[in-house]
Amino acid sequence: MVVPVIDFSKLNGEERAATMAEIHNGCQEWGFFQLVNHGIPEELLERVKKVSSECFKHERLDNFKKSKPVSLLNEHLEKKTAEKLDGVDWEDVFLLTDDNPDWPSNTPAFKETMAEYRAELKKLAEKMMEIMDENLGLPKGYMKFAFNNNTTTPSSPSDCAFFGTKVSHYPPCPHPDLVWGLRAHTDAGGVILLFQDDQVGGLQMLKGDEWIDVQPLANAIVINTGDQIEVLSNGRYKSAWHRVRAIPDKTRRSIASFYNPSYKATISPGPQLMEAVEKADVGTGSEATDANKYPKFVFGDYMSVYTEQKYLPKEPRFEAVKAM
Ligand SMILES: O=C(O)CCC(=O)C(=O)O
Ligand SMILES: [Fe+2]
Repeated sequence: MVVPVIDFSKLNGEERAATMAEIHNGCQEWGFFQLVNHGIPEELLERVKKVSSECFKHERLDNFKKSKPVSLLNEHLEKKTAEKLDGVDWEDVFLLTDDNPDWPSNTPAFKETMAEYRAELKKLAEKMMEIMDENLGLPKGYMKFAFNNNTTTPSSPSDCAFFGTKVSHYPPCPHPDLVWGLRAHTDAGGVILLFQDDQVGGLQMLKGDEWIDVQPLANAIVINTGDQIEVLSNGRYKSAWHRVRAIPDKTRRSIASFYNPSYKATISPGPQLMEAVEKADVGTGSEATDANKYPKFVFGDYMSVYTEQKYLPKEPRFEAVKAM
């Protein structure tokens, strides 16, 4: 089994319907798929790879060698146990957002390149959400509207959907059997667009009860959906579990951009989708309460729960936020 690879350029031609169906299938059956011919210039992607790697080498690596994962793994080794280290990931991470001025500044062209990249990826995220609206039978712009606190013209920054870019490097690990690069989780937010290393693998997703490699593919953008899309879609598009293996001899780079709701946004299943479930229930004898599979909540509250429970099953998170 391989994660679906979808030619995004076909969305504009005769094969539009088939491509929409492939994306629907990717969302519904996988929660992960890869886009090729997505329209982000390859030349820009090459620059992104270059500045990220340089930044890691010159501005991050020395600190990683003195970081918590390294000291915790050393302590763990003294216990001479074969058990995996809990509570830490073998990664170096920093976050780029529009309102955080604290971007790495000593790598030539880093800021300009990443700002350009983020602008492109944000457009792609919004396009992907429109495709999901259409595939789910929601009004055009529904998800974006919900993520922007139910407005098309956010007047305050706190109403705006949040677009972040997490730049991760997974340095060579002397004991990859004892620690994860990144422990298994589902993503909290909306749409995630991942530009992963095309040489070094390690990302795996859970399909049914099988962990499957998300195969490195040059200049592809991996799309996956987070918990908020699961709620908005009333469970049609489930967020998929994924994890990253630690690697003994290479550094893996991955750049994950995510389009999330504003912390103030109220999230609940799209009403059109609840109706569809209700109709489907007629005559089957199932309870009408089935229609509403997910609670209505404020995204900031969800994040408070998620921060504490990221690596745990997601269902209790929905339960916890229901009670808030
Ligand atoms: O590094 C990767 O490929 C995945 C990163 C990820 O899952 C995350 O940042 O949530
Ligand atoms: Fe993730």
